[in-house]
Amino acid sequence: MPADLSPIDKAKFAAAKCASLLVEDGMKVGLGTGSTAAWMVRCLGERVREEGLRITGVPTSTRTADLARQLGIEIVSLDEAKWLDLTIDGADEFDPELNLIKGGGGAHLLEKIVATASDRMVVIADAAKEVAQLGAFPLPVEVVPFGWQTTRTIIEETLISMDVLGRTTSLRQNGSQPFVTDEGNYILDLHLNRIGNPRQLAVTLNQIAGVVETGLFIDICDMVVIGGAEGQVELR
Ligand code: ABF
Repeated sequence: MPADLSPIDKAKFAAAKCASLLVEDGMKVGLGTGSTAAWMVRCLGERVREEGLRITGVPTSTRTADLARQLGIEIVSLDEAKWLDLTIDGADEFDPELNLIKGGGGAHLLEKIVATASDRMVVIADAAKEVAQLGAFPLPVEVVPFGWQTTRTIIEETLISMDVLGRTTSLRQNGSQPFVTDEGNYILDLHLNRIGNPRQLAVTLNQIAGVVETGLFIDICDMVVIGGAEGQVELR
């Protein structure tokens, strides 16, 4: 473990290191985004350099692609890889059914495409990400810039009709400008407090034309590796 890490980084590192050991020689691996996933990419880079591990990585963001390249990990597009053995990624929340909220980093569209093109998806997280019910973390929804305000109104009306607790939405900003995703879209963050039926919400939101994808990952994650500040890990 690198020296001088804060307790939270120690926990993220522990989860990332453990999950990186699931990667075997010759595997095609989806590389997630975020600070925990960045630790995992560094651990894989070390295995590539020190053990001669041969892997092909498919990054879920330009940030992750840049990091992987710097570390000497071979990068290909998803279309070149076609199908992946394993994806390892972070999350913003996970519940007892291993349903997730992702997208706090603004990359959930590519993360979902990559995760669902994988035999297995493993989430790496610290214990603070574990919740009884999803929704305290604002739910990111990627929307097409064209007519985004109308899409926002439709989303808000949909939330009212679904009797969801919180209904406030906010356009994610990057300074004074809207945050723009790698695919050129905007993100609306939905402040819901508690999501009673994540599956139904995901299906309903995805039926709105201007919605590209939500940060709800239902039945996608196979295992969560939870890291602790003492370097211990727990599996769910
Ligand atoms: C990605 O990074 C996102 O889906 C999620 O929003 C975020 C988690 O970041 P971190 O690991 O920095 O908490 O996995």
